[in-house]
Amino acid sequence: MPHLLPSLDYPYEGLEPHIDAQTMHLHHDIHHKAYVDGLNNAETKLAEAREKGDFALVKHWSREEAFHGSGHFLHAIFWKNMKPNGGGAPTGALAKALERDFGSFDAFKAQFLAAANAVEGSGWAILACQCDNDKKLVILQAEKHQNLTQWSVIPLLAIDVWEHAYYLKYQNKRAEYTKAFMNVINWEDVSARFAG
Ligand code: MN3
Repeated sequence: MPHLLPSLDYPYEGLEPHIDAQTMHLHHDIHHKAYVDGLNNAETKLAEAREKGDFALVKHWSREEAFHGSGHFLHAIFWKNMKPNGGGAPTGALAKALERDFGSFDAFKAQFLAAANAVEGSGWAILACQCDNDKKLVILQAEKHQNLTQWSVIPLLAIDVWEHAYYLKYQNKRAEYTKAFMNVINWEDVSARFAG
């Protein structure tokens, strides 16, 4: 199933005068569309690789999948994060969580803007919930937008391939370690995380 470019919930000129209609047209119709197309292409190439059992280009297509996937998913969030006549401050549970984790709404705002302004090169500033552990809110910077991950994913199965995870036993033979890892996976845990 191919990914689709989501349409905006408001007209292109709806965010004027803060964000102009021409920027919205270019940003949504051209840039976001390119991420959607790129993600679909990467997924197709990876499906072909699985069919052929030929992973010679897995590094390239994994990078493409991460780059375009993060681009697509972050833009889908970004459009919905805005609305005509928006702004102000949140209320309710989010307001309380921001106060708890940043001290005050103003302190959150100061850090969020500072983080956004300080992103090296192209990227994003993102308010995120570390939902897997203590539900703490954090502000992160994303350079470009992927660093080989796809934003908005929740990890299900993770293998540590830092050398400290295998060097004593396997030295430089990472492929032997990753093969051995398949014999110790707790699929009940992975399934439970998926269900969650
Ligand atoms: Mn963009």
